[in-house]
Amino acid sequence: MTNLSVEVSSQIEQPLPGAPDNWKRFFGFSTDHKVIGIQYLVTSFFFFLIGGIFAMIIRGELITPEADLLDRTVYNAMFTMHGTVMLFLWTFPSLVGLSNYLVPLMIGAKDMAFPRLNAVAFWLVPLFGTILMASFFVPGGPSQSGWWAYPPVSLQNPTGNLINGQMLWLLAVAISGVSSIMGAVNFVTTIVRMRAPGMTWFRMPVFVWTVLAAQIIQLFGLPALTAGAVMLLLDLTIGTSFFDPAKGGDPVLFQHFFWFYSHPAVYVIILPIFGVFSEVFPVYARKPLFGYKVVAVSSLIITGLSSIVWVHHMFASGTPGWMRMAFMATTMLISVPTGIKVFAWVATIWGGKLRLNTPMLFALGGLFMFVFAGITGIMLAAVPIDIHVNNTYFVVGHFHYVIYGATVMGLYAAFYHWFPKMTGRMYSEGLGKLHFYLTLIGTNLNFFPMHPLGLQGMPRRVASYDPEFAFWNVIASLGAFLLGMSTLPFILNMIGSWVQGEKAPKNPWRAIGLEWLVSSPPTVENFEALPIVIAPPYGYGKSDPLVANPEALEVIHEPN
Ligand code: HEM
Ligand SMILES: [Cu+2]
Repeated sequence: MTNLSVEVSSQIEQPLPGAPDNWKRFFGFSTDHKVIGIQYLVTSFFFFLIGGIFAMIIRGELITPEADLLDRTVYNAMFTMHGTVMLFLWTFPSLVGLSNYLVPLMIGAKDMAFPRLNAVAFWLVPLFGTILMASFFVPGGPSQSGWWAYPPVSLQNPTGNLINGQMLWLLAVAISGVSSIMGAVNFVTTIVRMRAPGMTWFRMPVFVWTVLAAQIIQLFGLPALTAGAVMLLLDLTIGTSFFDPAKGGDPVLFQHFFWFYSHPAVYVIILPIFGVFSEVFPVYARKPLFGYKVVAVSSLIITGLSSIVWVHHMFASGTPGWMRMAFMATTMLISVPTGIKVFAWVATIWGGKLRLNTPMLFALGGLFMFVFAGITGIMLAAVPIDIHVNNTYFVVGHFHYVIYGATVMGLYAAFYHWFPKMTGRMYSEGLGKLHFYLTLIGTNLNFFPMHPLGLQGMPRRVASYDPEFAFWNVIASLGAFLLGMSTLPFILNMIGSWVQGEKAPKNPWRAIGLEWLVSSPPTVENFEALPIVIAPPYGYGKSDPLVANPEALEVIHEPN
């Protein structure tokens, strides 16, 4: 399996006795996938807080029907930057960070296939983040055309300056595309070529299958988004006419470039979360994952189907009837492999000896949110309903149940589950549970009201609205503020536990997986000798060992 000569970081650095006293590594150009993984997680969480502040400002404006907090151009910039920061600087990088940390450990590799490329891909994130934030400081301010940047709105340049908010937005998105393509090449190569002896395809944890499925989408989809962004940049800066209707260009063509990637991109977001659910539920139900092989393969089926549904974002863009019918059918079809996973998780939990600690609570909460979002998703796939609620708060509610309800709660489940492995410390269960209940209540109070608002016709992207919508908007804003506050116990817990939490053993959850066979945190090389895998994953309730050479995996370096 590992006959590919890999360029593993040659200089063997001091093993990590306890992460806190080795923090300097996290500010340097390290090629260690564990350090890079944590760099992605911490950097993206910083941007999550920034995106969250924008969200609080938006909800502050929307608590009253009048536009009485922000100027309308500032409001446009707020939702544009909120959506862009939350997706390109929080969601994608945080999932790459989690995958970076876990995949080599889970397949029994010493590092990613291309460690230096890995580091370069990470350092592009703070670069494009800075470029995007710089758009607040140029004349005219940030882009106001939403995270879609649809022309002709995105081609307006009131200042006439070459350097403007929209131009910087496009540059940032193009650079994020390059960084993600680098990551995708690295992940696919690592998973295909770096598996330890005996780690055959149907011995690979589902998390690794979902990362592979997500990164294949990045490889085939991102070039379309990057090409669309570059063509729009050329229209905006040197006056070409790809999408400019005034010059014979076709603005709807941009929508196809944008959504050909951005719909599959929602699976780049949710697939690794499906992986987290598949890792967490068996551990805390003490049962094997039901239908392991089907769950694994359905990830790749989702990858394939995700590339033939994008026009469901354009049912109100003058799309011909036959095309709407076709894409309505393909969109509904994608709920089949997704449904298979949901049934498999319910069957895994059912009758299990459940341990409701923080990771399990967040995974259960995330699953509940996903099922609710899935149901409204199927409603939106139906052309007659979509025509009615397109561009309303029903859509905003739907995708926030997926990207906050399922994705953010799924990420929290992962953070708590693998925190002991990453830091060598245990987190506070009390603060964890407080964080969970505040998040669960806040998320539903914040995003559920958006559904009746949308069905009643409240459009999105407006700073003022008809007073008949006031009741639900007040509830949503109060929910948003609670959700904002719910992040405090999490931050306290993560920093406090990382610095002075109780020392964590190798395997605090009695979980089955290669990452739990080495110390917490693992040494720089992960494994002294490569594991020899002899059993499929999730063998809960069974006695057969996962590897043939557990004692050879690591020689503990006693701290001086
Ligand atoms: C406390 C959490 C959050 C609150 C209160 C919130 C609130 C909102 C609201 C009210 C809008 C609609 C703005 C409008 O159309 O006028 C919006 C749009 C959006 N949100 Fe959030 N959101 C939150 C978290 C997130 C997260 C975690 C993500 C992604 C991971 C996200 C991604 C988006 C996107 C992509 C848009 C569309 C922006 C656009 O129309 O261009 N949001 N959010
Ligand atoms: Cu879609």
